[in-house]
This record gives sequence, C-alpha cells and structure tokens, in this order.
Amino acid sequence: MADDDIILSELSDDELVQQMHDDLYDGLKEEIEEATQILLDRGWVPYDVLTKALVEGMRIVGIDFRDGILFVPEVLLSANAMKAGMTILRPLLAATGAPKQGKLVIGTVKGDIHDIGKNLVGMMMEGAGFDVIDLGINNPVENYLDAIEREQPDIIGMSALLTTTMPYMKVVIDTMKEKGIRDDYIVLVGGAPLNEEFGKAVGADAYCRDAAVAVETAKDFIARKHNSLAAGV
Ligand code: B12
Repeated sequence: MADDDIILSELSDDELVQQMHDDLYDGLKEEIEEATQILLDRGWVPYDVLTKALVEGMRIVGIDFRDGILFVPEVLLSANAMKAGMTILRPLLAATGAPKQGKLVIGTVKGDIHDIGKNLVGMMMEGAGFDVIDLGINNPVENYLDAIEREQPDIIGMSALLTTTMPYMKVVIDTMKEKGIRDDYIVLVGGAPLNEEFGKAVGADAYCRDAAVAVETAKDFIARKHNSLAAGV
C-alpha cells in the first residue's frame, strides 16, 4: 500500500511505531509529527515515544547508511524528520518539574556537525532539572572556554560522532588542565563511536552511552560534588 493510503490514526500502536520507523527512513517529516502526536494522545509517555519510535528508527537508518544503502541527502531528511518529532517532545520532557540540579554546557566538537544525540541529551537533562546551555555544533576549544567563563556551569558535555573528531575532546580537556580549571568541572563525553576506555583515556569524568545514562551520571556527580563540599565545611 502506498503511504498516501495509510491513515496513521487507524493503526494499532505497534503498527504505528513500525510505520514511524519506515517514515523516518523515508524522511517524512509531517508523518513523523502526526504520529508522534497520535502516540502522545494515546497516553504514551514522551520518553517511550522518543526511544521506541524515534531513536530506534534512527538506529535503523544508521545501519543502512553504514552499509551504503542510504546516502547523506537521505539521512539528512531522516534527521530533519527526527528533529521535528523531538520538537514536539521537548517541552514535555522538560516540564517534569524536577528540582534544579545544576548547569550543563554541551556542544559537539570541532569538525563534527552531528547534533541529534547532543540535542537529545540536552532535552533529557532539562527534563531532569538542569539548566542547559547548548553551544551547537563544530565547537573549537575557545567556545567551551568562553562558555565556562560566561556560564560557570557544573558540567561540560562534549559530543562526537566521528572517529576523526572524537580525539578533539582531549584537546579541550588538556587545555582545561593547562589553565588549571579541569578539576573545577565535571566533564561528560558521549557519541556512538566512543566507549568507556576512550572516556578515561582523554581524561573525562565519565563516558555515557545514552541520554538516560547521561542524566543518571550527571545527577550522581552533582550529588558527590555537594557531599564533598559539605564535608569540606
Ligand atoms: C544522522 C547522521 C548524519 C546526519 C547528521 C544530522 C544531524 N543533524 O545530526 C548527516 C547526514 C548530516 C551526517 C553527516 C555525516 N556523517 Co553521519 N551519521 C548519522 C547517523 C546515521 C545517525 C547519528 C544519530 O543521530 N544517531 C541518533 C542519536 C540519538 O544517537 P547518538 O548520536 O549516538 O547519541 C546518543 C549517545 O551517543 C549519547 N550521546 C551523544 N552525544 C553525547 C554527548 C554527551 C555529553 C553525552 C553524555 C552523551 C552523548 O546520547 C545520545 C542519546 O541517547 C550515524 C550512524 C550511527 N550509527 O551513529 C552516522 C555516522 C555517525 N556518520 C558517519 C559519517 C561518515 C558521516 C559523514 C562524514 C558522511 C559524509 N561522507 O559526508 C558526514 C560528517 C559530517 C561532519 N563533518 O560531521 C559515520 C561515522 C563513521 C566514523 N567511523 O567516524 C556514521 C557512524 C555512519 C557510518 N557507519 O558510516 N550524518
């Protein structure tokens, strides 16, 4: 059946999620928006819509991109459709009324323009009660340093999706060390090609596999920071 013939609201939840994976693959922004809203109207919690429909759909896109079945222009359309769904979810994820936790400065490192994962981490952190300052993509070390001075955050988050850009995280951390400010901040890193070992090697406090882990890790570090401050008094 052609997409035109499908009435999204008539599909069961499972069929609709499956259809969203297909529509994300095909970069159909309006369909993703409509289906996101339908799932919410059916009582789905925003986090489930995000992970089961959108992130899972993007995972499938990633596999075919890797295998040379999809190309950059197509993946860009998928990314735009994903972002449209995320735009609907963002205020819902942010409006949890969680108590204030601290401030996060987050950005994708120099040379890298991937921002979906970073945006997702930002959204989830907002929802968990963090103030989030988003530096966007392609950030040289100066951008992080300026933001640190300007915003006085608790946490610095760096994202990289390319094996060629992930070493730049070390440049940022080493520069912080040179300036004697490294230990004043919690540094979290993430992105698909990273792992825990890499996080340790570049001198980050933690590598986080996904946005949910990022939230838990951030809260954990903030609690430890408060405890050690309290112990120091
Ligand atoms: C979408 C996409 C694109 C889009 C990006 C659109 C956008 N606005 O972001 C476009 C089409 C522009 C693109 C371009 C390119 N891409 Co691309 N892209 C992808 C793809 C398919 C999905 C990435 C994504 O959004 N995933 C979904 C999100 C939710 O997951 P995530 O990013 O991993 O984020 C989660 C975690 O990693 C973590 N996290 C992420 N960041 C952070 C930060 C912190 C602080 C924390 C705590 C956690 C955290 O939490 C997130 C949420 O749970 C991946 C495939 C893949 N397997 O990752 C390839 C991929 C990353 N791209 C790849 C390549 C090669 C490119 C190009 C070089 C292609 C080209 N020839 O031009 C360019 C690079 C341009 C550049 N200079 O950056 C390769 C990288 C290979 C490598 N070894 O480096 C991949 C792996 C595809 C592949 N297998 O070939 N890409």
